[in-house]
Amino acid sequence: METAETAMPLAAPDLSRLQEIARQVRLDIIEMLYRAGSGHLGGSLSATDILVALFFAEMRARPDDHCWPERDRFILSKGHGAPALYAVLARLGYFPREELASLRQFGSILQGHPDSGCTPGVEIPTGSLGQGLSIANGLALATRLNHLPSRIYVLLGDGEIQEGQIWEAAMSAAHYRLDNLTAIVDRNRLQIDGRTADVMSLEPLARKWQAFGWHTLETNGHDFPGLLAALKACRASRGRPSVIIAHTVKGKGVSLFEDQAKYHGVVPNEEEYRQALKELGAS
Ligand SMILES: Cc1ncc(C[n+]2csc(CCOP(=O)(O)OP(=O)(O)O)c2C)c(N)n1
Repeated sequence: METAETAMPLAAPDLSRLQEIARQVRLDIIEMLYRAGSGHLGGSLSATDILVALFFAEMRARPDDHCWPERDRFILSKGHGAPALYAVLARLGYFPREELASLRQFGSILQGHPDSGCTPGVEIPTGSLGQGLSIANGLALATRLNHLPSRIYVLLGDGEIQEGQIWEAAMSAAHYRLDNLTAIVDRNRLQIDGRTADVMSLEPLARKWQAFGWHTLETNGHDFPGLLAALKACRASRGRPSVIIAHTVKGKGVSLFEDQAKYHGVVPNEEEYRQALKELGAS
């Protein structure tokens, strides 16, 4: 079994520390996308606090031994949010931070969507939306069969969950009572081309998950105490999978980009880049 010294979660997460890490991660995202000239801005920024809470205060992992069998697993089902995941993994030491400058370049370890063959810390290739929850089910069943203590976490986009495969997987996870599985929905209410309410409405979303047999929680996805309390409740829950509907703002952290469908896959121009750095307090 792992020892407390080498495993996360970190003892008593310091909230101001998590907020500072999230600020730095947002700065990295802006820098990476501006340099790369392409990539997904809004959904990376909405997911930042969720990823920071998971990786810095919840999941058990060993960045220097990323194949540790007892690690918790994370799947970025909304794979286009890769810049946020890469910034978090780099900050944890899975690979040197200098690699962030190579996002989306030919031969880089950081491809436009997560690729476990390229990037240490990435468990599963994703980017084709709708598949991550099915993969998470398989991992949750496998860790149960292998008597491993690992928990499985999967981050879904709210536009993504309009896909039917998600609901087949939701049904399966409840059937198999996968209580080692936590799904998080990045509920930013926007998808690629508009509001989820206009494209394909999801409400009543919490009641849908409940009807599928899931332990269902809702929280503000930018509030660390709320996120950590919800993750703790999921860990304590028995006999059914858990889902956290995390209410977020697409483009969170930079006023220009907030709640704008337009910045789904558009990178900042020079003026926007400078304003974003200023708002995020770049030194
Ligand atoms: C199967 C599939 N269809 C379409 C796309 C193209 N695509 C990339 S992101 C996106 C919108 C996703 O919206 P949402 O899940 O709400 O993501 P977020 O707003 O959090 O960025 C789409 C349609 C894809 N990656 N995979």
